[in-house]
Amino acid sequence: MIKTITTIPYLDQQPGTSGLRKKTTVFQQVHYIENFIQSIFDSLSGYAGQTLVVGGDGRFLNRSAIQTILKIAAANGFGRTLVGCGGILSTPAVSALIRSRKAFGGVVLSASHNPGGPNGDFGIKYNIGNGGPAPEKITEAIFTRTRTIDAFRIVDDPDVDIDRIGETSLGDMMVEVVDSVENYDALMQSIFDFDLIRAAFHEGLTMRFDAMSAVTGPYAHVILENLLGAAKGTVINGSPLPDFGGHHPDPNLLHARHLYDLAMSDAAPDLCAASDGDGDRNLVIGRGRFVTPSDSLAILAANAHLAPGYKNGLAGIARSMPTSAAADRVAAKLGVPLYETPTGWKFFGNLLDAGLATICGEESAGAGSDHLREKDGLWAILLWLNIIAARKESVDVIVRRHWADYGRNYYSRHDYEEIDSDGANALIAALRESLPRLKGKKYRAIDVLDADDFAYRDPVDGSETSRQGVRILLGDGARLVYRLSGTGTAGATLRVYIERYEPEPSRQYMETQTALADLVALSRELAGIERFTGRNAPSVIT
Ligand code: VG1
Ligand code: CO
Repeated sequence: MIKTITTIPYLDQQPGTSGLRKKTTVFQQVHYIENFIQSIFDSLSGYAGQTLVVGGDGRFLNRSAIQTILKIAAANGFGRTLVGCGGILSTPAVSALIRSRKAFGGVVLSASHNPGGPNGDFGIKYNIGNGGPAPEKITEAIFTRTRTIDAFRIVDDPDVDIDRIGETSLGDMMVEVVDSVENYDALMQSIFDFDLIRAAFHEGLTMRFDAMSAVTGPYAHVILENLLGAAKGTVINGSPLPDFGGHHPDPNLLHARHLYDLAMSDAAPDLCAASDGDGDRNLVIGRGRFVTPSDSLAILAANAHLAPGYKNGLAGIARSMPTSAAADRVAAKLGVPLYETPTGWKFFGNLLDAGLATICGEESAGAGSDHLREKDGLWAILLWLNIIAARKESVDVIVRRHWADYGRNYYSRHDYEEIDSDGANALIAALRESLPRLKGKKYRAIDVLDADDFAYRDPVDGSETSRQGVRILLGDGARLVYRLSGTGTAGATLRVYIERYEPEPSRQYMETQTALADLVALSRELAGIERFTGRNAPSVIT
């Protein structure tokens, strides 16, 4: 039986964000999830009888939210839902399933790299039929709907068993519980040379993969240990836990410090890697060599042809604006276009759909390709493995040769987290206001060549997106970028991206913060960071 429950709207999704990401306790309010899911469905049309994919990263609320979504989907006329067994699907696996099963769309339950559990964060994101995050016109429609929704429809049926693979009917809809990994691992096998990687492991290649008690554990066990023959124990923290074991599932140098320390120790394996809560980010550290995500994107693009899936080369490379220009040099050498997009994977979708770009990436540890419409943590790690196996060289040698060939982009991101929102907005406003005066000035012997607030015109559909971050272009390929995070759940986070180009091999081996020290000082001075935020140092440096 379908019930219609009248309700009052109280959602406050930020316009412009691709989903809803908030404290778990906010989602626990009565009918909060119901309101948002119904708002999503109310903003879509043409899904009657169609398929919806539903899954999440296993964090607290994942299982109960799935039951709610299934019942609302059934009441709204979907024909079928595909659910990962136990409710588990990584973000890339949802994207893969939507595509391979030609689903109408999908709902991803995750707050990505934010902590989970009753005191952590939860999130809901809608993906469209190409497998990627909903574009702005849909997220805006959902946002508008959340302001006026006054009822949701739900079937009044018992919960579905989501721990058993197979089909169950729910109202007029079929629920199909699928293996969480099966479809995804087949896709990976179609892209990479599994025989070559298996042989490398057989010949002694060693690896440590930290799933951070989040969603990638089951995927990594199957792919790395079972299919590729990496030694048992390669995958650590391999079971998804509702609170990620109390850890912060962000594979950065703060939260995955133990991996960095291992990679720098005498006991280092050839490759240390990790992924985040929902499996779309990647961390790659070779023995004695950390790879910045910006360098990783450039190196993956330069060597992608070594994997069967990219043997015909790349159509183009796309990177988010704050990502370093290392990939630009690779694109120039390959003679393919380089697209610079605003932050967030949704901007890559049109480029990938139109066949303009093959590989995309962001400085925040996300990389992916036209195989999906999300960034993909294990994909990036498998491409690294394929390249290591094909070149028979260490990560360190591959990175150093890359710098020798292309030059090195010293790069770092300084995050000022949980600062006062008013101060953060005032800082950005003051920076914007100062832009016309900056051009042509000289600070500490550094020339300001240009300064603007990044605006993007989508080359496929012509849509415009403005105010995407303040860019200050300096002499000798140096650059400062400032933007406010759109994914935090407490206060504001100011991100400052600092970059400098070094073509001379003998000067490519400085410690990153030392190499960037002048620019870091300039980044604080130019924006008056201490004056506006009260902070004289960032909370996280990556
Ligand atoms: C951050 C990253 C951005 C990434 C986004 C989602 O956004 O900087 O590059 O696309 O997270 O990543 P922000 O607005 O906080 O800077 V995830 O792993 O949530 O899907
Ligand atoms: Co993520």
